[in-house]
Amino acid sequence: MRTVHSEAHRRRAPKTELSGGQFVPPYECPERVDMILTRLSEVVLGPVEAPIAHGRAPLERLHAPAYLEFLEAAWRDWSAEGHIGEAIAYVWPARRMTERVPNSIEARMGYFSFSADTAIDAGTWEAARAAADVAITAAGFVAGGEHAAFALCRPPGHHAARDMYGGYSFLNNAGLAAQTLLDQGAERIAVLDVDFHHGNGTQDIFWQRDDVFFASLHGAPEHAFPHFSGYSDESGTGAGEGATLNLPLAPGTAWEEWSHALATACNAIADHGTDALVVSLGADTFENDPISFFKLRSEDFLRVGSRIAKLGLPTVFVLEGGYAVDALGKNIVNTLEGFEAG
Ligand code: Q9C
Ligand code: ZN
Repeated sequence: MRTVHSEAHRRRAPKTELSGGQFVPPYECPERVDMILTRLSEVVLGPVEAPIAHGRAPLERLHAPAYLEFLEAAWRDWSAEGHIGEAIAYVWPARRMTERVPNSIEARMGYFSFSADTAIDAGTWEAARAAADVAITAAGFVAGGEHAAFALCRPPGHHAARDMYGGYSFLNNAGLAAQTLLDQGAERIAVLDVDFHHGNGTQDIFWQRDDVFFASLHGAPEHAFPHFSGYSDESGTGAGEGATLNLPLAPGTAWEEWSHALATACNAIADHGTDALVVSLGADTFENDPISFFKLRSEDFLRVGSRIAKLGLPTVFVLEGGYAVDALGKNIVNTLEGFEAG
C-alpha cells in the first residue's frame, strides 16, 4: 500500500503539555513519525508520497467555519497579548454558563476546546492542515481504486469535534478521509477506531448521520481520557441512531478480551454493509504505552491488521496516537503488514 506523508508535521512541536499538574514535554512529538518512517524503510510496504494540497473547502464540510478561523488565528492572537508561554486554554463554558461566542483570545481558547493537555504553538495550524491533506490524499488513492493507503499524519485527529480541539487533535483527519470517500462515490463508510482513547470527535461529527458508521474500542470513560464520552449506551441519534458503536474496556485489557471486542466491531461493520473502511490507527493500546492501560504486545498488532483485512473492504489507515515512541514504528507497521498478509 502507498503511504502519504508531509514533512510539515514538524511545524507542530510544542514544548509543553499540562499533565499531572506539571508542564512536561508533549507525548505527541515529531519523533513518533520518524520511528514509523524508519520502520517503513525496513519493510517492503510501498512508496511514501507527498500529499496534494486541498485547501479549506474539505475542512468546512466537517468543521465550523468559526472554529477554523479561530485555529488559524489562535497563535497570532495569543502572542499579541504578550504571553511568554504557549497557548493553553484554562476557562471553559461549563454547566449553566453562557455559550455566546467570545471575542477575547483567552475566552476563545476555552470556547473552542475541551481539554488543557493540548498547547497551540506557532506551527500548529500549518501542521494540522498538512495532516488533513495527508488523510484526504490517502482517501483519494482508495477512492481511485487502490485497495488500501496509509495516512502517516500528525497531529492526530480523532478527538477533534466539529468545533473543539483537545487530546492533541485539531482537525479530524479520519473524518475527512471518510467524507472524501463519500464525496468521490461511496454511499456508506465505516470508521473503525482502534486507538486506546475514545474518538469523541469522530463520534460528534457523525452522531446524527447514517452514511458513516462509527465503531470504537477504548479505555472505559470511568478510567480514561476523554472521560466524558465513550459509554456503551452512546449509539447516535436521529438518522444516526444505531450508527455509533462504543466498546469501552477495563484497565489491564489484553489481547484475548481486546480481540473479542475487535471481532464485535468488525461484525457490526460487516452487518452495516459499507463500501469502504477508515481505520483510526493508534498504537497506544501497546503494553508499554506511557499514558494508557491496555496490554497489547507488538506481535498482536499483526493480528489486528489481519482481522481488519478479513472485512475485505478498501481501507484507509489514518495514524492517531501511540506514545511508546521506540516501539511505535514496529507496532504501526506490524498492523499494516498484518493487513497486507491478509
Ligand atoms: N494524564 C490521542 O491518542 N491526555 N490522544 C491524557 C494523561 C490526553 C490522546 C492525560 C491524551 C490524548 C490521539
Ligand atoms: Zn489515543
